[in-house]
Amino acid sequence: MKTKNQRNRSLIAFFCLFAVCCSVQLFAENEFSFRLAPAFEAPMKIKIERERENPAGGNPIKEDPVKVKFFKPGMGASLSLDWAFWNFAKIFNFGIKASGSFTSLPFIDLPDEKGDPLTLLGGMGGLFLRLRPFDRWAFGISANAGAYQYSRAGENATKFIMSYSLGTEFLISPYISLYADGVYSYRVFDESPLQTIGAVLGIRLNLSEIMGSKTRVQVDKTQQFRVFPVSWAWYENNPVAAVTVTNEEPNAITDLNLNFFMDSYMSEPFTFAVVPRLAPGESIEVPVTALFNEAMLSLSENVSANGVLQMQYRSLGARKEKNSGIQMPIFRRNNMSWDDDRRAAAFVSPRDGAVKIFARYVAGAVETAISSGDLQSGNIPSNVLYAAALFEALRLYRITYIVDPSSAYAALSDDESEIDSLNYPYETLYYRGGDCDDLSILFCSLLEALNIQGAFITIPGHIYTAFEVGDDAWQANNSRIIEIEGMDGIRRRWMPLETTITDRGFTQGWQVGAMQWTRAGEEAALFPIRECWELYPSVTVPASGDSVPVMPEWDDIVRAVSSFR
Ligand SMILES: [Ca+2]
Repeated sequence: MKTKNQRNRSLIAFFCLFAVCCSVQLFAENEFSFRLAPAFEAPMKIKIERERENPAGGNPIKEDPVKVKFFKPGMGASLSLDWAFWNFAKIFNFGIKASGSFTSLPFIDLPDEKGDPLTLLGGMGGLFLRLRPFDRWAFGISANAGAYQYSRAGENATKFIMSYSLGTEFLISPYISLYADGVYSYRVFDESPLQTIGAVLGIRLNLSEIMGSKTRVQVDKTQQFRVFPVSWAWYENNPVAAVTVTNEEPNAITDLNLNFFMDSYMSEPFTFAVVPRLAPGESIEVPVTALFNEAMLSLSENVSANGVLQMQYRSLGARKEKNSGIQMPIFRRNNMSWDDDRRAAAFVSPRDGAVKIFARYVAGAVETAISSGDLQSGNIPSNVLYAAALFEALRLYRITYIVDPSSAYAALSDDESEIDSLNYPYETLYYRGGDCDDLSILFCSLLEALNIQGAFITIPGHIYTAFEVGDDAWQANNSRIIEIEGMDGIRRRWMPLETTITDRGFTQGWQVGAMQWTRAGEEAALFPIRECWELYPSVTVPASGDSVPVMPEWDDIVRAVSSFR
């Protein structure tokens, strides 16, 4: 059983908790402001009861009361502290205020009396309601009551005062407004009340904004797209995410600048949207683009990176800024999706360290053999000769075709949502093998390292390569040479090469490549690497030259190429 005392205590505790909860709710929209204004006050006539002597003696006779003015209009000042704690329907503010005022009303000089002015000093508490239907215009009413002290010619007294005001306000900025009020005051005075009407014209300082300017723009991530480091440059024009931006300021905001920054992978904040104007309460959805840098290529594992959304805007002309954190998953550098086959060209890198070593070594073997007379190239174009040497060198290097079931092109290339893992050229050399996409990437990299144009050929379920022959006369009517006009309008001749069968030699590679092209018909496509790079620039992974491939003998390469005629 609880004693009465305990019950009371828990009741008090409950009310305290309740009060805290209420005030949190209440204080959410807190706004304090200070008003200061010179005030003008004009007294209304004061009703005077009159009586005159009764000629017949006895009680004096009452006459009709007259209204007279004892005081002239005067000047003073008023100040107040407003606390708006309730905001409703977005445009109404309700609150309480404490105000003080001072007024001096000159006495109307009478012929026989030189009067002292009447000094009025008041303090009131009140309620106010403010309506703000426009960005810069507001209207308000208030009712106040309190006490005032009047003094005149050494005589003073404290009495009751109440007043009503009606006014308008022009917001110059979130911090300062001009306001004008019409005021009616009622003061208990001598025998009759002293009523005045007045006007104030002053400034209101929004203390809450001045002390700590609030930003009221809400940003929420609504969509997250896949971010692949290998396509880092692509995201400058293609979104990584989408956000909705909502203006929660009571007025329209302008010049909204939205920046995205991820300091690990970006050199500087990137402005992805500029919104000229957003009405109060209005929301817009904007795609987030980002200018990443090559630091992203160090990501050998998937990460969830921290970014910042920076917002800058103007509210009633004043600049405001807000930053909010944004989480973004980023895939590892080997990941890619086949929503666009051309994306794989980003992995093709003539600057890859291991590729440069491999290609230059093979080119050196060919050049030396030609100049020493060991290799007669005949009429074979040099592109073909070098491509054959690269192909044979890969065979001698014992590169093999390995299908990784988790990364099979045939299975993954059909499904745009699947994430595939591709190897950079140096990785394929290091592992001495790869599947069709890995081998195509490696071979095109080797070609481009020798400045020979490479291409991907895609047929259903498979990807392989081609290279530019570079000689219009050679094998002029050979159906195994593909002639295609590029995006630059130039017709080029391409020799297809099946890169997964290096073990069967260059001639076979060409034959199989050509046969597959013919068979696939309309379904075959050829993508010159340099055209793909326009969309998906080539990337080079740091440390790609760290492990030097063990190269086959020059003589073996030259001998293999000699057999091709
Ligand atoms: Ca693969």
